[in-house]
Parts: sequence; structure tokens; C-alpha cells
Amino acid sequence: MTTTTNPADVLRTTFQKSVANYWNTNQNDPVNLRLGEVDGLYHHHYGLGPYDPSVLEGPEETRNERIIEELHRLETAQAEVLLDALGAIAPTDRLLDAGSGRGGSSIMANQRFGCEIDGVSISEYQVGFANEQAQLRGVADKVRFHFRNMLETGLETGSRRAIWTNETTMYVDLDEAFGEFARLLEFGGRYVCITGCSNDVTGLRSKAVSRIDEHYICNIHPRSAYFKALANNGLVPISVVDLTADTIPYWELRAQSSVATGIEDPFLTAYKEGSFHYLLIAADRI
Ligand code: GPP
Ligand code: MG
Repeated sequence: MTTTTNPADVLRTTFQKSVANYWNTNQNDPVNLRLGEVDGLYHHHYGLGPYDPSVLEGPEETRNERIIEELHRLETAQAEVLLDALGAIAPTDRLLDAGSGRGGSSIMANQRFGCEIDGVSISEYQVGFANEQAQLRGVADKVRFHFRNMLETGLETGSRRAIWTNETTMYVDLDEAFGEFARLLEFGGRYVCITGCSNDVTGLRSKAVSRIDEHYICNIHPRSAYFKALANNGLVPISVVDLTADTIPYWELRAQSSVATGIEDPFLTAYKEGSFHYLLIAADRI
């Protein structure tokens, strides 16, 4: 069952309305659609791991296709890293994908664990797209996407074995989000976050980080903000992995692709100057 709620109840602030508008109107994004068409998994996150340099060589007529496939492979590898961090998940468990985009990570979680997943997004377009994908794959009974706000999901207290955010926390107040996740998680349940965060050690937001914020209408948080908000909400980190070096190859390949959007340089600059990290954090609910 898909839950559609009144937009006025889901989009509470002017900021949330502008974010929803970005994702609702950005329906023809080749960087995400061309990659998704490779195998029907549509992601809204970046990639991890080294790329195969041979994709840049070989016949010119098929170079573009090889690069697209390789970028998609790296994005799927990123989602596998996130799912690895969820720990043991039983087919009877229920999970939440907070900021579920076009649904790729949720579909992968269902394939891996066989369990039920609810995804929430404040973009009605994305929710519709993701539910169509679940239907096409015949998993709509287990993978459901809802037009809801991750800050107030309406899901049952203590109902989740695990929750993840795959590059979505830069759109929310961390205390509000982690408060809601703590409510939803059972005791010992796991929260996994992959995010880009600014580096407190290099100081306030760099120009490159500001350009990323401006591009996506988001608010990248400093690294320290994550650990304060986790501690405030009974979420105890079990692992913290700096994925920065592993994501740089993805950006280098993307910068040379036909689907580059112009945000590649700010990402490469921010990562290489050290003002920005790509981080995985896993935390347990106590
Ligand atoms: C990627 O989505 C993620 C975001 C927009 C959030 C910002 C992430 C940070 C790590 C700062 P996307 O796949 O829609 O982006 P693009 O269209 O550029 O591929
Ligand atoms: Mg993308």
C-alpha cells in the first residue's frame, strides 16, 4: 500500500518545499536516468571504489556506454557498502530508507535480506517512480515508498530493526532526524548513514562546499554535528569509516563522462583540499 499524504502536512517549511520542488521538477536528469537504465536500479547517491581505466580506451562509438556502465557499477557498489553495515537482518525485520529517492537502495536491501522496507521521500514524483520500480520487479508487497517526511514518518514506534540515510542528512536538522530514528528503532537496532560532511579541523564551510550546497539546495553539516546529534539521541557509533579516498575515482571518471553536471570540480576540490569528507557512520540504538 502506498501512503499519499496531504502536501501541506508533509512539507512543513519553505526550505522543504524548495527541496521537494527541486526533485519534483528534476525529472529528466541523464546522470541518474542513463545510469539507472543499465539494470533498472535507480540511485541518487555517488560511487565507491576504483574504476576500470579500460573503459576510457577502446572503440569511441561505445566509450560513452562503457563509462555509464562503470559509473553505475560504482554507485551500486556504494549501496552494497551501506547494506553491509546494517548487520544481520532477518526476512521478518522491517527497515526504513529515509530519503529514498528513486528507490535503488531499498530494492537492493529487499534482494539481499528478503525483508520489508519502507522508503520515505518528500518528492511525490520520486515516490511514484520508486513504487513503479517495485511493481515492475514484483516486490511491491514488501518494498513500499511513501510521500512522507523523514522527520515525522508516522511509522510505528520501535518497528524498525535498521534505518539508513544514503546521502540525505544534508537536507535535515540532525537532532530532529535522529530523534525520529531513535523513536522508530528497536533497542539494539542499527542506524547507518553515508554522508558528505565538512571538516571542523579546516574550519567553516569552504567555497567548494558552499558550491555543493548551492547546487543541490542542501546544508552540509560539519562532521562534529553528526556525533553530537547521535549522542543526544541514544545512538552509539559502532563504526566510522572515512570513504573519501574511495569516492574520488568515481568523481574523476564522472568528470570525463557525457553525464557530467558541473558539480564534479567542487567535489574533487573539496575532497582533495580536505574541507569535506565522505563518511559512513553506523550507530546502535540504546
Ligand atoms: C546525490 O543525488 C546526493 C545529493 C543530492 C545530496 C548531496 C550529497 C552530498 C554528499 C553532499 P543525485 O544522484 O541526484 O546527484 P546527481 O544528480 O548529481 O548525480
Ligand atoms: Mg546521481
